[in-house]
Amino acid sequence: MTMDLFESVADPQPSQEKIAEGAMLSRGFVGSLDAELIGIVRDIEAKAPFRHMVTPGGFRMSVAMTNCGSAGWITDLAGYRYGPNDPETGKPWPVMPPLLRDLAHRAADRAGFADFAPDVCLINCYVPGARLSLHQDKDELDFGAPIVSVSLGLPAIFLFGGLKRSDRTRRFRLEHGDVAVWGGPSRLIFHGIAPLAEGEHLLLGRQRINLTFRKVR
Ligand code: MD6
Ligand code: FE
Repeated sequence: MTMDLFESVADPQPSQEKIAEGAMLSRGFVGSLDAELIGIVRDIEAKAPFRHMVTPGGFRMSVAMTNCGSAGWITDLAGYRYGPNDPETGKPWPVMPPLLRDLAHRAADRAGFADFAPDVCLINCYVPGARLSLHQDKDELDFGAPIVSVSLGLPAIFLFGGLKRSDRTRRFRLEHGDVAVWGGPSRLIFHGIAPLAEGEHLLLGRQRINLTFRKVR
């Protein structure tokens, strides 16, 4: 009978927190898949290295980015967009591994968005001091699909605003293994990441890696 107790300790049911209509945080949803996810990111990075892109306004982003899937998110002086090829290598972005697609699908389903079929995974790499200023994710064609966001490594403060840039923002701590899902009435909410605090993570050292899954077309 103690077996049940041990099983529930070893594999706890992740808790889900609703932060707005259509926006959920699933704490610890990644569970024991974390090391495998990190291995997948290392494989992708070997083919499509992390790079600091430039905004249309000419600023170098402090977050380093890469992508996998049938397209990737790009920014340069010409603007923000999705493209089928990595501009650094001229080759198609690495394919999205089934494990990633499946994780995103399960997380969306649990948050109430059935049949999520992402075609792009944008991968962000933060070191202490890196930040992402308040923005909306609006370069996708279909706002009917949610966005699924997986956090690994150092914790971050997620800034969660409203539908107007000037709306007040709330702060949520995103930890290793947490998954945020938002869509529906929250799909176009302004959000960002506060400057990453100094720290050392057991698996990732001085890094935070975030994977955001989108349905682009
Ligand atoms: C990040 N994420 O967590 C940046 N966007 O590093 C995002 O910008 C984001 O986490 C849309 C939905 C979820 C996200
Ligand atoms: Fe975003």
